Formats: sequence, C-alpha cells, structure tokens
Amino acid sequence: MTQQHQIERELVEKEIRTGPPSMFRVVLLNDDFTPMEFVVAVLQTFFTMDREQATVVMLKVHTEGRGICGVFPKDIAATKVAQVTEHARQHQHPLQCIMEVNE
Ligand code: TYC
Repeated sequence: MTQQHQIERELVEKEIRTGPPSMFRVVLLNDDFTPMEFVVAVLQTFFTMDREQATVVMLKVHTEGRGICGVFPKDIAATKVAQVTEHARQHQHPLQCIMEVNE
C-alpha cells in the first residue's frame, strides 16, 4: 500500500468513527481592493459583531491575510458564505469568503 493510500484509509476510518464534520469556520481573505469600511460593515451585518469587534477582525485579515468570522453548522456556514459573496459582488468588490472544517 502506498503512503497516499494509507493516509486516505486513515481518513475514511476516522470519518466512520467520528461521523462527518459538523462545524465549519467561515473565513474572510484579504485583497488589495475591498474598502476596509465595507469589510467592517459586512462583519457587523452578517456576523452580528459590534463595530469594535468587526474592526479588530478586519485589521487581522488585512495584516495576516485571513481571519475567522465565526464557527457554524455546515448549512449556516454555507449560507453566510453565499450571502457575503453575493453582497460583495453587488458592490463590485472582490472580497473572498470561504468555509473550512473546524477540526
Ligand atoms: N486590504 C484591504 C484594503 O487595504 C482591506 C481588506 C480587509 C480587504 C479585509 C479584504 O477581507 C478583507 N483596503
């Protein structure tokens, strides 16, 4: 068995033991174009942060490249990603919002 097969087998066995992942992080990615003020408003509108919390997260994304907006069940995380992405495109901003398994 190759090392790759062994890794895949361990992942499948882990999923059988633990069930599918249930919680997902919603993450914002930095870019050079989306205005800071727009990102702060997104965090307040879609992630129920106050202005101070939203500013902290926005500056973290701006300086470190990415930041966590929240952790949610899969369907809620997917809805937030879709809402943020749609809102950003409506305003012609390239803001990227993704979800990933919260191990
Ligand atoms: N880097 C952007 C700027 O300088 C601000 C920004 C922050 C963009 C967070 C995206 O997810 C983001 N205007």
